[in-house]
Amino acid sequence: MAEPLTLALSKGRILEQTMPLLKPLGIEPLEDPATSRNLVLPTSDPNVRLIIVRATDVPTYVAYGGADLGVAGKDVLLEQGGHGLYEPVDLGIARCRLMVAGRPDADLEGRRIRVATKFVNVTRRHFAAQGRQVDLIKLYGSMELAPLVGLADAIVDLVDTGNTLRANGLAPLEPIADISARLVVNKGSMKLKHRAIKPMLGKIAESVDRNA
Ligand code: PRT
Ligand code: MG
Repeated sequence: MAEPLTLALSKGRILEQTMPLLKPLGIEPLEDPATSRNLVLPTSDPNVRLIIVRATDVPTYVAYGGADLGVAGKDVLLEQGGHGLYEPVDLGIARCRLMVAGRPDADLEGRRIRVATKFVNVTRRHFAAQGRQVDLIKLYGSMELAPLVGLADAIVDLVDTGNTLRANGLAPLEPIADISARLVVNKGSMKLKHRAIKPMLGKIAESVDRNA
């Protein structure tokens, strides 16, 4: 008998961009995840179901075995540490960059600065690697506001087109990392459900190559 697999995804760009990669494997949700209120979605493969969770919760579900597999942004994995997970495939989707940003005329040198971000761990490591200590201000959203009202000298956030920064009179100042979404796998599942997961990883990697 085939082993049942649970795949954790988040709504929005991760879900939208993962679906086309799964379609060639014969995995399509039986109801539209964008509009369904169900958090557990059966697919056209009777052995694969999707669960819909917050983007930042995907690694938690997978690490603790609430899901065998998941799709998580590298930003989330860097920030949370990626403990208890394998990260076998770069899906090349939901691409963006993690950047330091601020007012275009910001002078961040030669003094201790305040940085607002939801990525406090990544930010601390980034500046520490330059031998700089910064004061971190943890925010949960609308980071672009912080430099405008004097809450912080700079922010660390994800940047795609740069439109959000520009619309708020901010500019990218320093790149931190190129980001894309990764397939993550529970370590126990990788062993115990190897016969189901191994071929799936190969087929997903083929989808990614075709997509590239
Ligand atoms: O929205 P919610 O609070 O539920 O969770 P989330 O924001 O973590 O989820 P979601 O779906 O917005 O993001 C999921 C993943 O998509 C992130 O973890 C990233 O890996 C990836 N991703 C790719 C992005 C972007 N591009 C992106 N542009 N995530 C967020 N953004 C935001 C960014 O934070 C900023 O507000 O878009 C804005 C910048 O975009 P531009 O085009 O204006 O530069
Ligand atoms: Mg969002």
